[in-house]
Formats: sequence, structure tokens, C-alpha cells
Amino acid sequence: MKKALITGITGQDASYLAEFLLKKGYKVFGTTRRSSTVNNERIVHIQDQITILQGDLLDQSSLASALIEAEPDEVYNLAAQSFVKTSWNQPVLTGEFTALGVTRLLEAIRVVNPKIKFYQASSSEMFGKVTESPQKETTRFHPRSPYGVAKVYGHYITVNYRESFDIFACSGILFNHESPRRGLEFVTRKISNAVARIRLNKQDKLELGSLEPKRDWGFAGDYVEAMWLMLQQEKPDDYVIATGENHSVKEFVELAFKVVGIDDWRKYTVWDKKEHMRPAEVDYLIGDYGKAKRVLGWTPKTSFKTLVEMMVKADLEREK
Ligand code: NDP
Ligand code: GDR
Repeated sequence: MKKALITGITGQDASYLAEFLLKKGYKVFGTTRRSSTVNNERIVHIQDQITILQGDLLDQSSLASALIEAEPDEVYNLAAQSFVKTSWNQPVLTGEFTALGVTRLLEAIRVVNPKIKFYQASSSEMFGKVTESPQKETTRFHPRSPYGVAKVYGHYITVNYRESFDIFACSGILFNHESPRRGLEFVTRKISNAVARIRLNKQDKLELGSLEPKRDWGFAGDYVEAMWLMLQQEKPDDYVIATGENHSVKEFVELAFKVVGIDDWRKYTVWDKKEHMRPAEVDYLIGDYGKAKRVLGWTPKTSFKTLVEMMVKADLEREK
């Protein structure tokens, strides 16, 4: 039986990856940082099948202890301070978690067992102010937030440990992926949740920043398979994972309201609100997943329309 350890097991992606690996017959371990309240809503349905260990990206010895205890074949580093906007309020902490945290984990792997295969959750935010479209593995990075800068560090330290110590380390450059389990502060879930609440007369308005940014939005459940596939190859490498299609925030809003039968979305939406704008914006992202398709045999399965419907319907159920 193969063993996998996932950092950030309470997060969106980890919940889907854990389900996926359990179905493949893996023994799954997940790390959490200590918290004074229970924080397991995304994994409560599979919690009795997972072994939870304590591990904080700020504390290298806790990561080494988790590796010693779990003895994993594969480690998926999904833990991070992942909300871009917060990274301007907490730039140093974001660097500690999202950048140096990767080195702490790689160092723990190097010392405990360098044969462990490693997946790093890199991001399309590294492309930032894009220099070409669609973006692929060779596109130059120009991050636009402390989060994006931290992810560039995480990406290159992964490449460096692969080249320096021959560690099987892969970096998945994933474009935005969403689900009904997405955190409420991210724009897609903020919209789906507000639309459901407006439909049920529990909320009056949806307040947003700019409606113009375009993102390549996929379904998280599809993307975790690509993470696993990267670690099943003969050689470690880096891959862009995306849908190859992008849509504006405005299109997401329009479609989400349509799902609940509201055509006049403008009546319920306020935008260009200063508190939701960012000091530097990423305007346009669209990914080329050609390499992943060619080498991994991976393609996205869920369309934009299906994703929006899935999220709005799940929020309607929850809010009822
Ligand atoms: P989430 O924000 O849902 O989950 C992040 C996880 O990291 C949570 O479990 C959180 O724990 C944990 N965490 C945060 N800080 C620490 C710390 N110091 N030590 C240990 N754990 C910590 O993120 P997603 O599931 O959406 O994303 C997973 C990864 O993929 C992240 O690294 C993200 O940056 C990256 N990514 C995500 C994309 C997306 O569109 N979803 C796209 C590209 C990359 P807690 O519950 O305690 O806060
Ligand atoms: P992003 O996701 O920054 O792309 O990072 P987010 O959903 O926060 O923003 C997407 C775009 O929508 C615009 N926007 C708003 N965003 C939020 N959160 N709230 C608003 O009210 C709002 N109004 C407009 C944003 O400015 C932005 O342009 C996500 C995270 O999961 C990262 O961890 C991951 O690396 C990247 O996706 C790929």
C-alpha cells in the first residue's frame, strides 16, 4: 500500500486529493497546524480514513516528525497562505509560509528520506503581468503580489532541490480552480454564495471589486488528478494545469445569477468597491495545458458553465 502525506489537509484541494488517493488505495496522512477551534468541515466525511498529524510550515521539526511518523512515498505540499489580497496585509508572514515553508519541507525530506516524491503547489499568479498568452511552462514570471512573489520562490526552490539533490520534485503551475468547497473570500465562492442568499432573500447586494479581470477557472476535483499524475512519471518535471479558456468576473456574475433565474444581475450587484481592489492587479490569465495533455494524458473535464452551476446549486442547498 502506497502512503501519501498532504500538507494543509483542511484546505479545498487537499480534501479532493485525499478522496482521490483513498480511492486509489493509498494510506493518507494529512498535516494541520494547531488551532483552538475545529476546522475540519471539508474532510469530516473522510476523517476516519485519514491519519492527521501536526505540522506547521513555520516549524521545520514538526514537518520532519510528520515525515518520520508517516514514512510517505509521496508528499503533496498544498499548505500555504493562499489568499492573494491578504498577502499585502501580511507580506512577511506570506513569505514565511508560502515561500520559506517550501524550503523547510524540502529540507526535512532531504534529511529524513530523499527518495520521497514531492509535489509543490505552484500558481498561475507567478505569471502576473503576462508577457504572452496563453501562458505555458516557459512563460516568463512577473508576479504582482507578495503571494505571487512567494510562489515564485517556492517554484524555484523546488527546481533547485531537484537539480541539487536529485529529489523527485515536481511543480504544478495550476490556474484558478474552484468548487463548492472554495473559501468564501475567493471571488467565485463569494459570488455563488451571495447569489444563493439573494435568491433566498437573506442578502440584498453582492459587493465586488473590479469586474474586468479574466481568469482561467477549472474544477478543483479535476486538478488533483494532475497532481498525482506528475508523481507517477519516470522523471520529475513542471506542468501547467488549466482549461485553456478564460472568463471575466463579470461573466461569472452574470451566469451565476442566471442559474437562479435572475437576468438583471446589475440590480443586485455593486462593483468597483475600493475595499475589494488590489494595489496591483492580475488582469488576464489563460493557460496552455498542452504539455500536461501530451505527457500526463490529462485534460480538464468540467466546463465553466457546469462549474458555475455546481457552485450556485451547492450554495442554494446549504443556505436553505
Ligand atoms: P486553501 O486556502 O483552501 O488551503 C490552504 C491550507 O494551508 C489550509 O489547510 C491551511 O490550514 C493550510 N495552512 C496555511 N498556513 C499554514 C501553515 N503555516 N502551516 C500549515 N498549514 C498551513 O488553499 P487551496 O486548497 O485552494 O490551495 C492549495 C494550494 O494550492 C495552496 O498552496 C495554494 O496557494 C495553491 N494554489 C491554489 C490554487 C487555487 O485556485 N485553488 C491555484 C494555484 C495554486 P488552515 O485551515 O489551518 O488555515
Ligand atoms: P486569485 O483569486 O487572486 O486569482 O487567486 P480571487 O478569487 O481572490 O480573485 C480573482 C479575481 O477576482 C477579482 N475580484 C475579487 N476577488 C475577491 N477575492 N473578492 C472580490 O470582491 C473581488 N472583486 C473582484 C480579483 O481582483 C482577482 O482579479 C486564487 C488563489 O486560489 C491563489 O491561491 C491561486 O494561486 C490563484 O487563484 C491561481
